[in-house]
Amino acid sequence: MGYTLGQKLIKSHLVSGDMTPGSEVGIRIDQTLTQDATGTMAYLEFEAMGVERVRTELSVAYIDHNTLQTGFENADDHRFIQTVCKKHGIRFSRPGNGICHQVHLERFGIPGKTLIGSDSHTPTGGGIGMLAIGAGGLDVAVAMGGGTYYITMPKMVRVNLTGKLSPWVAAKDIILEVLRIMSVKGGVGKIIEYGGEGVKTLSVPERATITNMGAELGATTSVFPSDEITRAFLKAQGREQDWVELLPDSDAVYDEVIEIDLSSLAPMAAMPHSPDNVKSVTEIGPIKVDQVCIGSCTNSSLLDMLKVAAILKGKTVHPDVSLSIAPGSKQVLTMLAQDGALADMIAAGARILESACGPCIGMGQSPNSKGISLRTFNRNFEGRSGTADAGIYLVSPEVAAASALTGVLTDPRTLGEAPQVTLPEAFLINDNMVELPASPEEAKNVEVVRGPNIKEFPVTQALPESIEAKAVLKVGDNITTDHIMPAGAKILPYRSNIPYLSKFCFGQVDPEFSERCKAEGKGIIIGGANYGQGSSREHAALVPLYLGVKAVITKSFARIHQANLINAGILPFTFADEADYDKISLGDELRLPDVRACIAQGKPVVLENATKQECYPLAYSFSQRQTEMLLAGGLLNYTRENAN
Ligand code: MIC
Ligand code: SF4
Repeated sequence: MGYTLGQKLIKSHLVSGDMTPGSEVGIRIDQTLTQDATGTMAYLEFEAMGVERVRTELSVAYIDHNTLQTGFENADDHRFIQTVCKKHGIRFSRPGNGICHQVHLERFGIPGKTLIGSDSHTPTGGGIGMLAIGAGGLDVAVAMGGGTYYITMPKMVRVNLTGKLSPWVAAKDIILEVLRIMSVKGGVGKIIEYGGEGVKTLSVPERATITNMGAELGATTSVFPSDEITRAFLKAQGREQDWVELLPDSDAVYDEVIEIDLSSLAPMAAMPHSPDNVKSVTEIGPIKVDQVCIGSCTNSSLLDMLKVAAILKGKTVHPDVSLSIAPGSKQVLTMLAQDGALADMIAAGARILESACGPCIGMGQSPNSKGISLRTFNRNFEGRSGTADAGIYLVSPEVAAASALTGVLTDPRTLGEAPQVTLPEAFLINDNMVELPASPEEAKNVEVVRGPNIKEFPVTQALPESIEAKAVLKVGDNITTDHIMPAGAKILPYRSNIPYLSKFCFGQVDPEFSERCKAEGKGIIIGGANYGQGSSREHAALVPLYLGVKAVITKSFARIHQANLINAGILPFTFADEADYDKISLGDELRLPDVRACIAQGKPVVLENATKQECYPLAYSFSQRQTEMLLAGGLLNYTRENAN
């Protein structure tokens, strides 16, 4: 029996475990990336490990999230990351150089290599045949130190693409269709592999849009084969030597196959407030639009930008619409400028933003009250834009640009002939904004600069024999990390200050949670299905840890968040019988008797509800390594114990 592409990539990097779906495998990591919002914490953790030089083939730190600089905090954190990079052998992509995933695809990604990044959209690299996975900062720190990265061996899903996209229909519509079919939890524990004749019709930036937004499926990662199209892209980036061909075996067996005929797709949109709430643009109808934002790691490539410029050329943005555009990288922005396309955007009235995440993470451009905003981004969770009652629709650059002109949600097929845009044979290459680290000799004299915003991270304790704590919070299905630990312009600058961040934990869901939990000193969170979907931010585990949360008991978890909870030493259990979820009320006195002995010996764990006089069996499947981590009180303690 042959291997799928995902299995081949895992097999070639396998360090431990067997490749049976559901069991834990350890893989060797070739490359890492961090961004600044998760990077400060990741580098503090790296420093705590005491490793002098990174042991990966390549590690890059990007500054792209916290670029608003409304106070000293961001700039201080940038300095911290810059000096850590210099000292420890990491390349530093300076602010202005672009969004991590876009730049990494252009300049550093290599087919067949493994990449983990402290950002959930790291699977963008799957667009050129990398095994690229989003992870918590601590996991990335460990990988930088040469440590193995562990995942649950995923099941393999093949998305078979046939036919060819019609004019005005985009790669974004393909991934929106996959989201419509699979839902935001449909990809958990799976690798989504794209194949079929239709693949040959998609360029690398289009493939990267699709693998990027595979994060919204909850998938471990998504991957495209590396073929002649990949080769042409790398050649145009001056990196043909990095190309290798990578295809699945013809007799590979998949756990699930999804068929999509590209020619049957129409322009689509994900409606508020979930990326899987997908309908076609015509079905939704011409709703009035207040704002349009084009950019983000999903849709900010040169290809996307040239299409947008062509649509806007010679026209004016509708008077009721604010249009902002953030090209994904310095390469994209420079080429747009040289081509004259940037002038077309500016002339039409677009507000040009720097090459960074910007509005995607609520760093500016929050819509008006009850505003309708069309965005080419990947997430439309409630409140993420910075305006609590705004309605965000996720659309392709074509739909975004067309609607910016008309002022209503518009099917671009009504605009006549689609612009013909092709990728250049050679991109403009200038890596002058990527700073190289100091030599090991010079590194000894490099001093790491720490601003006052950088605080210690919370200390974890070994798991006690038993836990007794109240249900301090009860939430429903699909809770996102944006609910747990919101981002946005007011909070994001404090990512290296857990005590300050803790004031905002679950603020949108239950404004009293933080105070209540802190006053209790300890607590247990009760959650629904797909708890912790969305970002990789380990702050969504570290902040609850700081507030005293001992266990999170849910119907099911999202992958990265569950790993972050274990890394932080917080117990993640699921209900053996989901119906028990309904029996627990906020404030109930809960007990996990002998929980330490039970998980150490792999015995069943029972949750006692002293208030209701009931017992609920819980489920868990921790690997040996995870068990030891939980017993030690998290990954840092575990690593320290093992080092001793
Ligand atoms: C996001 O899109 O939510 C982020 C901001 O990029 C996060 C990382 C973070 O919270 O810093 C992600 O996707 O992992
Ligand atoms: Fe940045 Fe948005 Fe991409 Fe996250 S999803 S990395 S915030 S552009």
